[in-house]
Amino acid sequence: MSKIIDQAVIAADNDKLAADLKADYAVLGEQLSRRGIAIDDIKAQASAFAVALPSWGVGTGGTRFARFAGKGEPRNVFDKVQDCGVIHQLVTITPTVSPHLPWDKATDYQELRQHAAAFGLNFDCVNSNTFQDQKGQEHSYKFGSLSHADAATRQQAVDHNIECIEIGKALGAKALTVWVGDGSNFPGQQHFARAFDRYLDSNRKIYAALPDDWQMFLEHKMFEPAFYSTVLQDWGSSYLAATQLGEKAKCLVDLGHHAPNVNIEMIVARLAAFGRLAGFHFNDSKYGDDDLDSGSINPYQLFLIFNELVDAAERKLAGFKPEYMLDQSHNVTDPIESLMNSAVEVQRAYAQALLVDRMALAGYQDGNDALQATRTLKQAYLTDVSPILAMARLERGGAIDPVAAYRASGYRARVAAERPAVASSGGGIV
Ligand code: LRH
Ligand code: MN
Ligand code: MN
Repeated sequence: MSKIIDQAVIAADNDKLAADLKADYAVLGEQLSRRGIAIDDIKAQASAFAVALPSWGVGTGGTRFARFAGKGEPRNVFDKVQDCGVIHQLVTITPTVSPHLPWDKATDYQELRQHAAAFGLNFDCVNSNTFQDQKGQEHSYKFGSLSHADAATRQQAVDHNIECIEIGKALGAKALTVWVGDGSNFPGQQHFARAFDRYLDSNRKIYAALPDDWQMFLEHKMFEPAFYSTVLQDWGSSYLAATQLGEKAKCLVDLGHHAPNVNIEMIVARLAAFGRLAGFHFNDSKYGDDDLDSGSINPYQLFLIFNELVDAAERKLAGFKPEYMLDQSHNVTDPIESLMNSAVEVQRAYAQALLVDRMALAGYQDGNDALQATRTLKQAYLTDVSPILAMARLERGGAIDPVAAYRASGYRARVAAERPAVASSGGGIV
């Protein structure tokens, strides 16, 4: 396997930090053992954790106002995969890349697959894109795609999704994620029921093209780009659509796609209970679909989501096998650094959730001891599991401090010299 970052650079950085890490790990192990928890068990589970990288996340995102390009922006999907390889080498928990089409179109998908394999990467869920018009496209998505009033436009969107499945098959993916921006900007603009019927009808055609071992993930979003109504606006509509389509259809939860203050962990519990939780697009938000780095605004919410996930896993709920993916947009940071940090934050929430004393919690819940119940969650959340995560990375050949090792490697400067600078650009605002 080709290692993009010189392993000696990682080793040199690790050498500086290893003694302190060992001491911190021992102290934490001692504390956890007093709570009846074996630290090595938690480390083993955290080590087995994985979250997929969004191919589109390694480039600088930008807003509708402007995009300030970074240095060494990936030129194509091969560069994106290489950047993902760097992330995986350092954090060791991002072994898959979720591609977005047509952004990631290539001429030879076997070559792309081999390129990824060289970095120890495979491909995860394929994302379709009918929220933008592409060059030379016959019908515009200005007024929708899968739910468009015009049959030819809907068919074009269906055909694109079927092409995504074909490309996904070549890449070894096993799921298609469908998010549409379809909706309306004015009351009265769209007939809610007819638009949803058309959406379902188009999805049935896509569903029919799914291979037996594939799943279809429906991603809902409350608003944006449509600002009055969205066809698949919440988990309720998503659940309805999934049950209409069949067993292979599930609901994907993007953390940024809910109204402010919505109890996302409860949505997770509901979808898991009824076997329809597809998985996640992890990110964080303060106002809307901000696509901020995971855990940067509301880490407690992330923990509470994982609390539900760990609980569902322990109860062995039928059909429970959520896929974890990041979906972020980086405007002011080096995307590689943000994605490394976010992957670790998601893993952190998982490790913290593993520490919840579930027996005690159930007792407090049944005894209506609200205070002790919530303290039980807080005890797990307030445990600093950093030494567990760092030790897991070290043992897997990764970096104790991924950002420090990445900076020491000079990777960004190296690719900046190879990849021509991209001009910053204005957004869609005049
Ligand atoms: C929509 C979304 C969806 C898209 C991605 C680029 O807001 O979350 O997942 O595919 O952003
Ligand atoms: Mn998303
Ligand atoms: Mn989004």
